[in-house]
Amino acid sequence: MPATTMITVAPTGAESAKADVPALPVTLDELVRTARACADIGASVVHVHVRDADARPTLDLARLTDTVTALREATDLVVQLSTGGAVTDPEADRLRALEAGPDAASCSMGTVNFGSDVFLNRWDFIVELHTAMRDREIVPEYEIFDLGQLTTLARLLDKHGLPYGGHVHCDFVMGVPGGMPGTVQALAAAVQALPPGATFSATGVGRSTLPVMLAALAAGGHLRVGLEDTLTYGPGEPVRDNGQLVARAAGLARIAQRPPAPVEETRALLGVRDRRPARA
Ligand code: KMH
Ligand code: ZN
Repeated sequence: MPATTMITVAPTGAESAKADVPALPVTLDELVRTARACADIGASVVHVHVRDADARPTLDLARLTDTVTALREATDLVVQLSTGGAVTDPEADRLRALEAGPDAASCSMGTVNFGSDVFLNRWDFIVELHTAMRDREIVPEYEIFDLGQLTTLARLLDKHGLPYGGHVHCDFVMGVPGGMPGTVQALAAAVQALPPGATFSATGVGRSTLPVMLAALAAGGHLRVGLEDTLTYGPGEPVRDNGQLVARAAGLARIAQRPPAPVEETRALLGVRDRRPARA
């Protein structure tokens, strides 16, 4: 059982509209302020999707690069870019996101129904992402939406070797309509199917947020929280801001006697290369 809990904040995502969720950070300034606040409360990783001037999801490389730079200047958080983007994003744009030079990036392990959409992740594209991340010394977080995707991960590591840094870390994204349910049983099955030595975080979308968080803590896992996955704090109560979700995760982690991992510990665990600018 790890002594601490790595908390990732996923503050924005690509699915919700600012008009529907006013608390969503969509400008660079909002994102940096959110990241700072969440770092103070206990987050050590930020999973980043950016929005354009009209608050629509984008993988524009200049925006991604500016965002990585700004987050790195303002915080010590591990900056993890999404290569999943939105379900409509082409593979070339998703791959190009790595050129923004993040510390880490998501690498989804298979195709999954995503509500009435399809989140497409072909085997050849998975291999391309995994290999490009290693070439660029970017640490992948393998996103697992369904149990069979852990079989894909085993095949990937067997045929194409370990990621940059040598450590395998997965994130179970549970409760997506079309993926594995956010239940204790599904989480236990996923934990059993992890590659030897791998660590995991988990996040439960919507109503599965709390059951997944509690199950992950009990199973020795780490946590991902944020408005990307969770819009209501309780029945009929909209989330006030991302900090509220990080505070709840940090509180439960302390109750589980696995307090939030300091950022330097998270950097060492994931094996990220230190790209932070020298500060005065
Ligand atoms: N927005 C989803 C289609 C990731 O960031 O890599 C994909 C997603 C996963 O959020
Ligand atoms: Zn994401």
